[in-house]
Amino acid sequence: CNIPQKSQDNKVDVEASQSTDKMEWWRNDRFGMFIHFGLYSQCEGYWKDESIGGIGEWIFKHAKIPVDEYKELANTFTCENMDVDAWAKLAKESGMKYVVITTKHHDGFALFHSKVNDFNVVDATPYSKDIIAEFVEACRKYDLKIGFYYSQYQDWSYQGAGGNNWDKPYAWSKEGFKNYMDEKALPQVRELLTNYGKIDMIWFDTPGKMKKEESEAFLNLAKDVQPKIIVSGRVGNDVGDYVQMEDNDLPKRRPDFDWEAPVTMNHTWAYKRDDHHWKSAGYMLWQLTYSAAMGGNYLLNIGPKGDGSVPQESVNRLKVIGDWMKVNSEVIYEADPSPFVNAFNWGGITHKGNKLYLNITDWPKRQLSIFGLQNKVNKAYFLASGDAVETSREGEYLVLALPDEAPDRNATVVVLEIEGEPIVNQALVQKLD
Ligand code: JFZ
Repeated sequence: CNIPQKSQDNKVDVEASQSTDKMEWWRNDRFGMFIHFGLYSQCEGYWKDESIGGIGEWIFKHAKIPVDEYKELANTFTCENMDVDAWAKLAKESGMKYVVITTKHHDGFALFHSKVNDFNVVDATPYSKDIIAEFVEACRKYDLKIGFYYSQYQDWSYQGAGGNNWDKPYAWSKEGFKNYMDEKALPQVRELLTNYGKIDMIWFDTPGKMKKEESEAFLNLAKDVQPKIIVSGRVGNDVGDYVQMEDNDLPKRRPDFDWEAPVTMNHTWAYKRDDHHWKSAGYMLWQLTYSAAMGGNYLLNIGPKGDGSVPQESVNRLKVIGDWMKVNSEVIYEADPSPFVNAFNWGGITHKGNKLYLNITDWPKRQLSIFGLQNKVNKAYFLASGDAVETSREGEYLVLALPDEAPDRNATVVVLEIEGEPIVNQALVQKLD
């Protein structure tokens, strides 16, 4: 089948990743929460009363803030309305099964206690407690798998690893980067994967010009300390376990490799006061069900405010998604991807045993036709109500008679109970594409 272009940073050894069963929970769970939180969250997109363009967590670089001044943000980091238990609970109640949190983003500030670098929450802020330790405990309480985001390549607080001289923004040097790897990045990754018990994923990011040996140094360290850990593709040089799609991008056809789409609710990862471009809950339910149909994972981001509270806009949307998941989660968890490689304009299909789930997010007028499905349909009904749906055959089409209004305007699931494993006449489908 046609697979989407993978970005160069982002390829994986498909055979290696599929030959292991450590991916199993990840393929079953499909839905995770991303959390972008750090000193930058306090800025809310502003530096010295000036609105700064671009994504919130990049303000250090976009506003060309001198390192010493940026570091002063630590003095006001009190997290007075932060409740990490509530973050984990929110993930759980939204139907998410794993979380990925920024332990250290490109700004270089660690949300955990580090012995190798004092630009961290314990040594540098009035909050002075290890947020990662607290969050990990909360995740265990709610039985969530744990992923750590760690920016392994760029560190704007570290001279030689991208930091310190904004007139030459990419202040890289061979020696500086080597020092950064040896004295900060590798030791911090070791701390993260040693001090907090079992960690399920490590989410490396933006490998830039990393050399293969450097990517492998991170990969090998991670696997050495946590043999079953899943390593993201953005560790660089094709050595990760799965492909991270470009941010906010979903594939047009079903890929034949493991993938995950990191997605924002508005136009930024870290909180920005002026960003009101909120996606609707219905749109995000399309993204979630579509991702599952395409055999991938949906990692949906929240950006807590500087005080640690979660924006109400995010909470409201996650409530709708969570309520939907309470009724419909079987179409996501442990479901196989669509037997079709092509996309549908009405939504996506997932599959389990003799059931095909039609996850309809764009309601068709009166009828929905599926082309190329060969199986006999024994039964068709709405998942939420159990009410029957009338089906008929018109040549290669299976036709479902639907009411004018969607029973659930966000996403309505119709279950088809079919005879045997799904058989799709892919050649016919392709012709029509
Ligand atoms: C990176 C970060 O720079 C950003 O701040 C955020 O954390 C995001 C999740 O990851 O940004 C990227 C990385 C890769 C792509 C796009 C943005 N990409 O491959 O298209």
